[in-house]
Amino acid sequence: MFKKILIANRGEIALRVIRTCKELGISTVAVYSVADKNSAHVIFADEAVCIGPASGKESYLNIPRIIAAAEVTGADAIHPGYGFLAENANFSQICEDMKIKFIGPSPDMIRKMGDKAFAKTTMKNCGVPVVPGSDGAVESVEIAKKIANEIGYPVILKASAGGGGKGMRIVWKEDEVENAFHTASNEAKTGFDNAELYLEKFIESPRHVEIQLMGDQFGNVYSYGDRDCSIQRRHQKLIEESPSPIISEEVRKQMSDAAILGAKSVNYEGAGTIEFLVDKDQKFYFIEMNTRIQVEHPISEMVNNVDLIKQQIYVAAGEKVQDLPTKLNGHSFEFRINAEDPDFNFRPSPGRIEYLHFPGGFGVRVDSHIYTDYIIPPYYDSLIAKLIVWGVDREHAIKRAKRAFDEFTIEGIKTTIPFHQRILNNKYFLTGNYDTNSIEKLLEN
Ligand code: MV4
Repeated sequence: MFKKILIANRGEIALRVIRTCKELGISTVAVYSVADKNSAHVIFADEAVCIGPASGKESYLNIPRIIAAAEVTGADAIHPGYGFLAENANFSQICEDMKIKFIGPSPDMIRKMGDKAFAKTTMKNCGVPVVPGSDGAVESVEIAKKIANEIGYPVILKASAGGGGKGMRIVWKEDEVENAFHTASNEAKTGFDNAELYLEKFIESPRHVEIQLMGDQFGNVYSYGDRDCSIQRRHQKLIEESPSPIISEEVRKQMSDAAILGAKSVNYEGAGTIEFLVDKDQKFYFIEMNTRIQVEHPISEMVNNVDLIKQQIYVAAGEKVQDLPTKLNGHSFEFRINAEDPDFNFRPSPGRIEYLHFPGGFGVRVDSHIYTDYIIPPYYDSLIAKLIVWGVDREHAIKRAKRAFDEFTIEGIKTTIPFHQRILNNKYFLTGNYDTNSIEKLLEN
């Protein structure tokens, strides 16, 4: 087992990893930017190294500085968290070269699954259902038109190097293909330095349902069930729940089996997520694989009663998965609390926390790095806390969430708490009757 883990991240996820390391008796090294010198992840780690100025590029994204911090502290592994370098194949490669264990997949795996067109072809070839569309990249406007005419409009053009909603264009009819193709490929070239596109049938008002996986070095891959992440705004998830309220037990089993099949076919190791779109008839289609632990992992932890970061550390150390998935027990929600003003188009609201009170009690969990007098810096993601609730069923989990929000107090900045409280009284939310386009409907009374 590792003796010392460096956490190459900040905020709530850095603290989340530190907590599990402590329980495992593993020492921790925090890295931080000048802007984060008073952050809780710095306070709770055994050691901390300042790696640069506020800018992400010069700190949490700066590979030489992070490797140097691991070298001087003698860390034998690095946990990347999510975002920043978590899906950077180059970083995974450099860790390998430096004989520091990267707690995540191999550079080759990150590269393969990061190429969304290639990942899709790989999944299709092993029998995982995928959205009908091009076989790999579309080389030209003419080929795009030809495929679109075969499968029928609307279609969607996506960047092979994209993911998470960047570099996509919906095309409703043939005379829009040319324009969409050029804008999407230019955007992809600028954003990802790779102009390659692929095309698929546009599924209207889908649900986004994903499967949490954990693979070990012995070829085992386990499914920790599904998460419904359909409540999003501009591709930012706001609320996630497990299990999905619209998936039948039969479809849930089929999705889990398909995800395991896909991950086994590439010898997947570590924590991973397979994302599916689910249409009105509960037909599901693979869209992407994420090769990291995700923000919303706690809801899967709650319904399986398993610490997923702990499993990640065990499998990275070459051991078996310690705690296997269970039959999903009860229901869990995650509400993302962002330092944003929901009344002003979710504009960022950094600043000092003047007063703070976290909710507690049975079935309530808050993952957060903030505290009274902490100043939220303006340079990073606006996620400041996650409220995670568990209940015996969906109805009880909703009641508990309402109760928890009644206690939750953050003063000094604007947050998404009032927005969540509104959604918790919305009829579409209460009946589970929402999809990825529902955000406006979810704010009706
Ligand atoms: C789609 C789609 C409809 N049809 N693909 C957006 C994020 C990226 N991971 C995939 N996305 C979508 N892909 C096909 N073939 C609709 C979306 C989509 C979406 C997906 C999940 C959650 C929210 C979304 C919001 C808009 C579009």
